[in-house]
Order: sequence, then C-alpha cells, then structure tokens
Amino acid sequence: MTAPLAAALLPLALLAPAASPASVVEADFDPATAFVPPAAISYANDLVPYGSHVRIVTDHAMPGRTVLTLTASGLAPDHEFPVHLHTGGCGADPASSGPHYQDEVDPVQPSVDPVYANERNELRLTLRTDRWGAGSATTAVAWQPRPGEARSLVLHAGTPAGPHAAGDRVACVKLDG
Ligand SMILES: [Cu+2]
Repeated sequence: MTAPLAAALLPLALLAPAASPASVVEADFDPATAFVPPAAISYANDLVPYGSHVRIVTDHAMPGRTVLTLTASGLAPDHEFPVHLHTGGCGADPASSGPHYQDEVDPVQPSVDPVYANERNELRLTLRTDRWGAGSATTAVAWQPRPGEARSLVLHAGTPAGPHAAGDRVACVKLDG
C-alpha cells in the first residue's frame, strides 16, 4: 500500500467502533463424549467427521439485521446440509438443541404453521460441500436474536442421507448468544 493511501485510510480506521459488531465462533467437531464438553458436537462421524472444522461469523453491523456466514471443511463431500438456528444448547442428546429459533414465536409448538415456520422468521441456510468436503453459506434476516435465546446452530443430515433420516440432527455448534 502506498503511503498516501494509508494516510487516507487511517481516519476511517479511527472511526471504527471499539466493540466489533461481528462475533466469530470457530471450532473442531468432537463427539459429545469428549472429556471437555466440545464447542461443536458431531452426532454422525460419517457426515461430520470428528476433527472437521467450522467457523461461524455473525454480523450485526446493520442495526436490526443479522448476517450469518457458515464456513466448514472436512465434512462429507458433495453433500447438502440444512442448517438452522436453534433455541437450545448443544448436548449429548441431539434433541437438547430444542426447536428452531423464531423471531416471532409461534404460540403453537411444535411450530408447523408456515406463518411462523418460514425462512424469514427463522434463520436457515443450506450448506453445500464440494468434492473435498468444504463449503460456505450465508444468509441474512431482518432481525437480531434475543440475547440468550438462540444458543446453537444445528446441521441436519440433509441429502444424500445414507443411513440417516434427512431431518436428523448430525451436528451442533454452540453459539455465544
Ligand atoms: Cu433445525
């Protein structure tokens, strides 16, 4: 970078807020039985091999919006994982991640009403891996999760599912929020 350009960019850097508007979660998938409770749990070593990697960047830079980017490597190749924001945390039991997080919560649970169970009221992604098992997906929603109520990002089996049902929870990543 040339000196004049660096000088021109410096004031912009000083304008940046002290607290970063983005939070980053980065972890390797481990079995739920690991000695230290893992930040990312795999329930299906065939689709989400132990040691595979995940990175989630949640950006709140735009007021009232959330942009979430999921990047992973070491997963099953040529695969499509449905991924959702869930309310519960990650535990040994895949069901511990609870129902989907909803901006406007359906008074009837489990939520099947399309007025609530849709991709604008929930945070959903489809993660497609390449032939090396790497992939990235981004989505944006016009809301921010209520603090403490969106505790995990869950990967479902998707297709091809092999021995799993497409909706099975195959991995869970613990979020700070
Ligand atoms: Cu889900």
